Amino acid sequence: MSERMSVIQGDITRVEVDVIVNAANPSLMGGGGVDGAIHHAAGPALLAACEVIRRQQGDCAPGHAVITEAGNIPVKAVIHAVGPVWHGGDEHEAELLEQTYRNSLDLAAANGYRTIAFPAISTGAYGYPKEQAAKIAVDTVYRYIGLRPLPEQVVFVCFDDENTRIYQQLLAQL
Ligand code: AR6
Repeated sequence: MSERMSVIQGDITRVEVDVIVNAANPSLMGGGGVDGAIHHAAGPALLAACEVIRRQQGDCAPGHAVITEAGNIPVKAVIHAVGPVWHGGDEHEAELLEQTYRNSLDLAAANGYRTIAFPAISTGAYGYPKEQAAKIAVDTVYRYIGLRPLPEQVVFVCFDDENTRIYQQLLAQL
């Protein structure tokens, strides 16, 4: 068990960290699931910030991430990360999901943030099998923080019982 990684079950908009990660879509214009919850809690300032980025950069491709202010959510920033849609596993989904986590960690570290919370990216509307997605999330974060001082703490925020159980087991095996 790495002391720098933990799992909790709950709503990511209520976690006390420096930065939370959103499971966004390429438009960055909001959606359902965790994206809907984050935009609802943050208020219109978050959508306005995403619109500015969208005007500058267009779509955010799967595997990539951008950072904005957090509106009314009491964290310092939101990282909008676009995970891959699951197409059966032969369309570079694993590579893209790993890249999604790495790019999010890079953004947090580059901004000097010490604590970050991730949802289980791609495991809802995007259909990624939960076990496989959790293994990639945990392995990627473990390797990343093993080489770097930031972020100091990574919290996996699970919404459903199944993801919570999977993440707890994976973290216990580290
Ligand atoms: N806090 C933490 N986790 C949550 C919350 C919450 N408040 N709400 C849901 N989850 P999803 P995706 C979990 O569908 O699969 C959106 O419409 C949920 O149980 O939010 O990456 C976007 O706009 C699941 O385990 O994201 C995209 O179009 C996990 O978050 C698309 O969905 C991810 O589920 C992205 O799909």
